[in-house]
Amino acid sequence: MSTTFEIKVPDIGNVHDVDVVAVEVQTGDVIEVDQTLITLETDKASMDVPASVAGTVQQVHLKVGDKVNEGSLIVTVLVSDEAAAPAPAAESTPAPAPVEEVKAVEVVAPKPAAPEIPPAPLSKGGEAKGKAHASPAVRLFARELGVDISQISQGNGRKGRILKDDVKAYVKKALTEGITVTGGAALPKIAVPDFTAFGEIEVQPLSKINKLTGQHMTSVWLNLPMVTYHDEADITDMEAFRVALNSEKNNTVKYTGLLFIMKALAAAMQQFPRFNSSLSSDGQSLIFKKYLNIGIAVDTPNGLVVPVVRDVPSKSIKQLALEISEKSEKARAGKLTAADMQGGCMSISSLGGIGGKAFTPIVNAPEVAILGVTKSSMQPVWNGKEFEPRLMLPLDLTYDHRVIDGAEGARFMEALKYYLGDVRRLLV
Ligand code: CAO
Repeated sequence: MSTTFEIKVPDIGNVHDVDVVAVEVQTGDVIEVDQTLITLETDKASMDVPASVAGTVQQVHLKVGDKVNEGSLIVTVLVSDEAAAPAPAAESTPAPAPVEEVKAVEVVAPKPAAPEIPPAPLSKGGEAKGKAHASPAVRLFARELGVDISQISQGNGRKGRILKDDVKAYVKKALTEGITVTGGAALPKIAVPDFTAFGEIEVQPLSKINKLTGQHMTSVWLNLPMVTYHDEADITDMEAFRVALNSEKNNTVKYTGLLFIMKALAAAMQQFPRFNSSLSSDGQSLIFKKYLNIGIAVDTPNGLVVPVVRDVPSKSIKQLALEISEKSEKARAGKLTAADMQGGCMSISSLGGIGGKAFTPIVNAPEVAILGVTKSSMQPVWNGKEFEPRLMLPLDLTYDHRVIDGAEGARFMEALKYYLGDVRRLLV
């Protein structure tokens, strides 16, 4: 003979309309006493509601997303009379112990990632069913830290349940032992939803250059404390000279502002040698370079590449013009060799041919600084008596703050402006 038992939500304290965030059983499941039936979550705590009797689930009366109160019916269970005899009445189910405290902010904060954390799959054959025993809130916490929760074999909660503290301990261990968490840094991952839910899409693989640049930029972003300093150089006279050079009879070369900027940058680097240095890999010393090569960021159909122009101080503007034109053509044809892109001391990223007022370029480490350039424009500049129209060039200097202080960065920029303000100074 069998008897039907109803298991209801027990006394859960003075809270109402509590969310059901996981349903752990389905019709036909054979359950044991203390087996988790559902998980409830408020903004302060997450709690499991265990079975008070063993038997076969006849009907599940709740689903994820329902709101419940004390006394809400969870499941009806068919219990054999033998088993039922010692079992306590459903109504006397003990109040579930909160399995862990979850601060409100930690539950509320991840809302935008909602498409990534559908509650249902977590309870039914999802990420770690059978491997990791943890509440949705703890799984979410683990995901935010980039932890694959299945890597935590045993938790300190009831019946080995993984708690938030277990996740923290795992991350701490990973950091102190220098191992990586989920194949990368211990960083929260960015949720990528299924975009087809919103419309048509097309997937294109990244080029090899895109991937390499992405990896390098990410590692620079994570390793270097960078500061970007913005200013403008008065290039009115330089521009007049440049235009004159271009219009000279028999001229076969295209002189752009970039060439003068390269020369001015080299002169400033010679004046401030820390800009021509790199930190040693142990971070304990500075390596000063006695050579001076400048990398130029070139935009190509396959992505960004940075060919290096060697020994800039010894080259004329004309030589630089020829070399830049040859290197950028080679870059766009995908014909640069690895050697063409090695040995840079500082880089220039010039977007001036396109536009812009300012941006924050990322240092091409192990270099310690990069110069960004955007489009020059005529500005009214006060000369002490009146406003004068002057051609102003926006400059953005990003530097590694471990090597270069703010004051040195500002002095470097002043030197750069000094040379660009009158390029004859480069001859002195
Ligand atoms: N202000 C105003 N005009 C500018 C300028 C500036 N700062 N810089 C260039 N120009 C003008 C040039 O004078 C030229 O004008 P004309 O066609 O009338 O003669 C035009 O813009 C195009 O210049 P250019 O781009 O051919 O030549 P360049 O020497 O300035 O730059 C190169 C060469 C290879 C740096 C550039 O072609 C390039 O690829 N830039 C993109 C770099 C990049 O992607 N950086 C981002 C890296 S970080 O994500």
